[in-house]
Amino acid sequence: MSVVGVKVSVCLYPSVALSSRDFSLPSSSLYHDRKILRLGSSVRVRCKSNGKRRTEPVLAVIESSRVPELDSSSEPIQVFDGSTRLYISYTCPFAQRAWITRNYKGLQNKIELVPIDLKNRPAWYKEKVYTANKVPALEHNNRVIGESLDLIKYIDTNFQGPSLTPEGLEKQALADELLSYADSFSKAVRSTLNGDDNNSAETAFDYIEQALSKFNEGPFFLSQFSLVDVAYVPFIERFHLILKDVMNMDVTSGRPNLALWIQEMNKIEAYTETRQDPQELVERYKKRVQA
Ligand SMILES: N[C@@H](CCC(=O)N[C@@H](CS)C(=O)NCC(=O)O)C(=O)O
Repeated sequence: MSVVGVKVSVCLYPSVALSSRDFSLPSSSLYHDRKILRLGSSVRVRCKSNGKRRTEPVLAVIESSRVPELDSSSEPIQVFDGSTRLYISYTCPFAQRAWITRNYKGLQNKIELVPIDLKNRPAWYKEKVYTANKVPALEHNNRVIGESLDLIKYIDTNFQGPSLTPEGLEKQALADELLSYADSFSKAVRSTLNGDDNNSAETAFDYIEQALSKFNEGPFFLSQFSLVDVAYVPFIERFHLILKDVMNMDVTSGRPNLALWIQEMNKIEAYTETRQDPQELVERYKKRVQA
């Protein structure tokens, strides 16, 4: 569990919990180097009611496993100040790919996670960070890189940590094939969920089952854990839960390779840290469909 908040005495309130949602507090100062997260240290805050900046002592440390999201009321981040930041949303499967990659490579102290509230996005995100106004985006070396599949390759190639790129031509060829199928896979499953094609989800999962049987030395697509597993897991996680709940379709039934893959994926902390609560995930999907 990481520490992500502090209590200070601010403005008119005797003691309040600080989070970037409630306060004009740049997330980078909240979390950077974990410097201000000790009792007795101080933090610079801007009072929303009068806009004045003050230095306040930290009165308590609040524990939570996740950094709060930034929203339209959050102070702009000092972009291109030399920091490396990964902008994500906790609910976005594309962003989850980049988040898992960062975790697996042990880059938690090198790449700061900046979660954005997509429903109430800060205007400065589009203006100053990423004109596409989407997540994920990585700020690194004075530029911003988007598109999750490009991004996971970029992180794997440009940062230290265990490699997620397979060795050997055969594995590389399968990796390329599977990475380029990832969007079609999602479209096929969505087509069943939308009621357009009853069989396309089954066919798409059969393709996955087949692919998982190609290398037998390990449970993952290319036997060892790789970018291909990272690319698929956020989507398989969602579809597995949603198809079961909404259509009573168990995608692991008759697919032992997939069942084992899911089981093994759930032992990888870099991924489990990024998982959403399953019930919330399904409820969010249902709400979106009904809207
Ligand atoms: N092709 C992009 C898709 C990214 C994407 O669509 N992200 C969604 C959240 S899951 C987003 O930022 N949506 C905001 C918007 O479209 O305005 C990728 O692979 O990174």
